[in-house]
Amino acid sequence: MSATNAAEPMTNAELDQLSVDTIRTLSIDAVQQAKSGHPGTPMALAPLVYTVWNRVLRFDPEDPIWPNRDRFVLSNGHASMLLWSVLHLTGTRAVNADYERLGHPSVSLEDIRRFRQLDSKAPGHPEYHWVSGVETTTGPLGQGVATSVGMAIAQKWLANRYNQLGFPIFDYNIYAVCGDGCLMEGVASEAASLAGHLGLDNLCWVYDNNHITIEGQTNLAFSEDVAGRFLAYGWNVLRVGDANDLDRIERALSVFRTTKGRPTFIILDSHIGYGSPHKQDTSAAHGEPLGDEEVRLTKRSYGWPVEAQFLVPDGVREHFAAGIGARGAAARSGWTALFASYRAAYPELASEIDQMQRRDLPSGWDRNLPVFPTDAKGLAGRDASGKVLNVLAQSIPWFLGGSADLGPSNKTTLAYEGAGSFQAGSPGGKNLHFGIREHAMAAIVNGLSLSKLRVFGATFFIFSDYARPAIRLSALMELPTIIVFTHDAMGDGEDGPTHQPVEHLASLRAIPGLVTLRPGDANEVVEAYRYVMQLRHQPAVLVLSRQPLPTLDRRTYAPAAGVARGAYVLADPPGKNPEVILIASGSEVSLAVEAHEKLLAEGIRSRVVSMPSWDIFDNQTPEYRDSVLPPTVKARVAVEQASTFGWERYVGGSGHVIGMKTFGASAPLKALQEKFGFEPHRVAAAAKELLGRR
Ligand SMILES: Cc1ncc(C[n+]2csc(CCOP(=O)(O)OP(=O)(O)O)c2C)c(N)n1
Ligand SMILES: [Mg+2]
Repeated sequence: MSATNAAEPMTNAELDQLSVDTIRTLSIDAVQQAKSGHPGTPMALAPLVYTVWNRVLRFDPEDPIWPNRDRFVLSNGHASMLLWSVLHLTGTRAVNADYERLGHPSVSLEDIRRFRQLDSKAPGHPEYHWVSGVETTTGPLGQGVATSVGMAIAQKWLANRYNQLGFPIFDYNIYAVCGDGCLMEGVASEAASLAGHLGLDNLCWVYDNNHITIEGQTNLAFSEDVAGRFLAYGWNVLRVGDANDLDRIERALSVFRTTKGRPTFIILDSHIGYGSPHKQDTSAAHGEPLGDEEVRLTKRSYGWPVEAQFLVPDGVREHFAAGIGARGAAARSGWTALFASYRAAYPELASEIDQMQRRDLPSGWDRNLPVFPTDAKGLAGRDASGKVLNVLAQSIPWFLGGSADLGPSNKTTLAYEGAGSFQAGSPGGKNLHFGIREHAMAAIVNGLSLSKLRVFGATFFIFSDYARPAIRLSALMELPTIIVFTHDAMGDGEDGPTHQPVEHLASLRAIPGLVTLRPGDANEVVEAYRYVMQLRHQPAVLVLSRQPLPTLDRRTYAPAAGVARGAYVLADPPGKNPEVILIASGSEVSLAVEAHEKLLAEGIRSRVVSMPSWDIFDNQTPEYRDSVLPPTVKARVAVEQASTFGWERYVGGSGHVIGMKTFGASAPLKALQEKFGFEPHRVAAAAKELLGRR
């Protein structure tokens, strides 16, 4: 098909082909210009992406955040040029972080020319929050498909709560494209297993079955029966034997839309680098530009003008406008009218949807949060958390979550009347059962949050390692997700070093934008939730104790509201002129308080700083930080049942850190506290040593 043969009006089939080849050549040219990127998969999957977008997807380029749009996830994010091409060709508009429509294109041709360059809206991989129209950040293989399961759960939940007879307010579908890499990654298997269990028939994955990964043929490392595997998960498995056959692709997608009770998996046999005489079907088409000469030969094979670059032939944009543009506009305006009458009939539900979309909270959301009475024996962080979660879930209709099979241990079960379990037959349940799938859990939590639900996941803190890649993406995407981690340190005692986190706090604190909170008593837990719930663009992890912690007397000690500043002065000597500062988080706060009382009794002027969150504290004004940690007071002891890594920043060169430098051990808690030095007299002794007073 020639791009220049415009003598007669083109047929629809010709326009289809022209559009497909435009996606291909834009991808080829962008990668060639950037001298980096992945041309082969866009060349192969252009017909798929074209068909999904122009024939099927219910998406209005004028409003890429319209709530009832279908979602499209490119899980093989290295093929990002597919997305930049369609976002450009459909004329998708940009939206900012305040959900305002900006009018200009989300991805311009100039952005595509500057593929992978600084500030271009066509970065190396799809970046949610950076480019409008990207539904989730992908690049770490497997994440996109796993996240798509969260989107599918969200749609089911939203439909169950908000749809009313004659008002299908939420009836969208989720499409995800993945490659061999995604399917080799464990997170995709975890998520696929859960999606099958839940019978998510609003979810369709298309598998780019090209038999190629970076090192060569997939038979080097991947020879399983993928179809059999997905059948076993309970999916509907379809096959399209020719990735260039638009009609067969469209038919498979329509089978998906009529299949009830199961998610659909479409195996699409494709040729990486399609059309490249020397690179098609080889791994050479995966990760490097084709090269000038091969670009020419490839364009010739498409019947494309050989020397043209970044060419969008006449008729292509119009063809997209007549397809997805018209369909999306009609769908959105129909929905907008529907929603207006819905608002009249169900004003409260409509206003919930409005609030949710803006990430607002209902008024009075924190009215029933508990205040815990002073109690020397106290309450475990996880128990306080369980009480708070049950309040929040009742005051915020769209707040839900669950655990990776540790609900009874994490105390995250929503136990109030009517909370229910989310299952295929009960999609209104607020307790999500992720099964023992921490990685998928965190990715699914992202998918739920991208769908604007407020959501939490939970597991033991030690297994944050199993969830970390998806938590990192929550931070990168600026999603207000919550992960509740319990069994935060040595309190696990007898379970031993496999279950005792050491480096995990340091590791999570190192993730930019992630709020890490390790509250020190039950009222700090409440304040931690109060803070976290008000975040709109930051994820948070709560790190909570298994064992009871004394609930401090807040008439003697400073109010727990100080949590909102990351660190605060909990206790001071009379006269408030400390000579030594004890800094602690979590279970070590009460330890520091005990040490402080000992020191005071010995005439030593100590201050206790409760520091539940480094990152929140670091974002306070210098004046506030200096008021908590006066620069003149150099004698400082930090105590935390975790790696000492990083504490120098608060104790300085002349301070002392009581923490972990090794793994833990299997023993009762008391024995461990003694072995590793987490005892009040040891903290007091360290303080005295710094002051030269023994
Ligand atoms: C978790 C993860 N591991 C490794 C990579 C690096 N990587 C990018 S693409 C790729 C090969 C993917 O093969 P496949 O999914 O079959 O894609 P194709 O080459 O067929 O497009 C690898 C290993 C990655 N992006 N993410
Ligand atoms: Mg492949």
